[in-house]
Amino acid sequence: MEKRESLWERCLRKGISRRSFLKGCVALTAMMGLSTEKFQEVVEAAEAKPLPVVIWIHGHECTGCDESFIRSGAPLASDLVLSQIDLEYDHLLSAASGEPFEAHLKEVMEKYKGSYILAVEGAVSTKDNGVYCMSGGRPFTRMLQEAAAGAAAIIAYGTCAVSGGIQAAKPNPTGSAGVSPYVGATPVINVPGCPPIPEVMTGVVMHVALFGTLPPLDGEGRPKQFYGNRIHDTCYRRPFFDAGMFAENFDDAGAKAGWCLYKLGCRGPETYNSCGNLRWFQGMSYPIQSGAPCIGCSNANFWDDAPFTKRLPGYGKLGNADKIGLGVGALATVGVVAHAAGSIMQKRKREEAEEKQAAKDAAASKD
Ligand code: FSX
Ligand code: SF4
Ligand code: F3S
Repeated sequence: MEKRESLWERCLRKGISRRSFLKGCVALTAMMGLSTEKFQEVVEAAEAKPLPVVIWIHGHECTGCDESFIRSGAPLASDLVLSQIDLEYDHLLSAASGEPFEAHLKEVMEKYKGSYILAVEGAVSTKDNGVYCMSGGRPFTRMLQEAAAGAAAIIAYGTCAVSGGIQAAKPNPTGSAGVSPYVGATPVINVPGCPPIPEVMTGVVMHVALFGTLPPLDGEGRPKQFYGNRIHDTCYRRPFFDAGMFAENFDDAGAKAGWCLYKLGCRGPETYNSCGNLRWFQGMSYPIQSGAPCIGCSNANFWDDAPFTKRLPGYGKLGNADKIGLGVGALATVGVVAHAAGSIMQKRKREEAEEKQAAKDAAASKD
């Protein structure tokens, strides 16, 4: 097999300075969720490890995941694609198409057997021999199985690839499902979200590429670094939740003032993701910041949890936390409801006290 360039070698070839290379390594260290102590290891790996070959395939989906990815921050997706990975095949981003493109896929799979990273977006369609999602003239499921067999690791990018997403919503006419059960023994890293945060993908790809290992995963196969907290834990509206100040309608004064969206159906208390920390468009915003409650888009089967404006338990049925969330999330949700109820009572008491005080003041001013 031909010797492939490392990131540092590519920088040298492109005339990128050592300073810029090191800055890129700082960004990568953060992106992989590693502490600054690991910086030297990242530099050494980036100097020595060949750039990863990536095959990126798309099943049943809306392409929103790739749309999110190409808008990632530092390093920019364009930098990643052009400098930090060897993206040999991508249904959406590649300019080539047709038979030569499919022949290239076969060639790449053969040449880099056992070492390439397979990124998968979208669900598999299993009903009627997979005819509802064809790719390169064959069912996508078959393409996935062929590509998975020679991959070092698979990244299921997006809720559709992780658990079926919108295609698997009831009544699921195409028998759609997540990719995991269809890829044999090749390890899978789940990066859910509809779409996921692009920087998470960048961090995961580079972790596998530079260290040759999977990042630490939780029981759901998600990188712990990015799925260890609930949206609720890092939400900037949390002080309003704690103070019992809730928007009651999308156009009321509370909503305009940025109060908590819990009563408008926010799934933040049962959803694990990094949206509150990382946000989109280089940290500019995320749903809650834009005035929309979290709809739990990184949870399995979240589409079946509609209407999204329906309140969480305590005010309605128990939500469908993902498996890790199921234990923790269900308990957490009970806690959240109790906490919300407590906050409301505290607020009422405070308002009563304020009303009493105002009445006293009014009486005193008459005297
Ligand atoms: Fe699904 Fe992604 Fe939602 Fe769309 O690839 S996770 S429908 S943003 O595009 O798969
Ligand atoms: Fe934020 Fe939603 Fe939690 Fe309110 S319920 S604090 S809006 S995550
Ligand atoms: Fe999705 Fe909720 Fe984040 S809807 S994008 S997990 S805030």
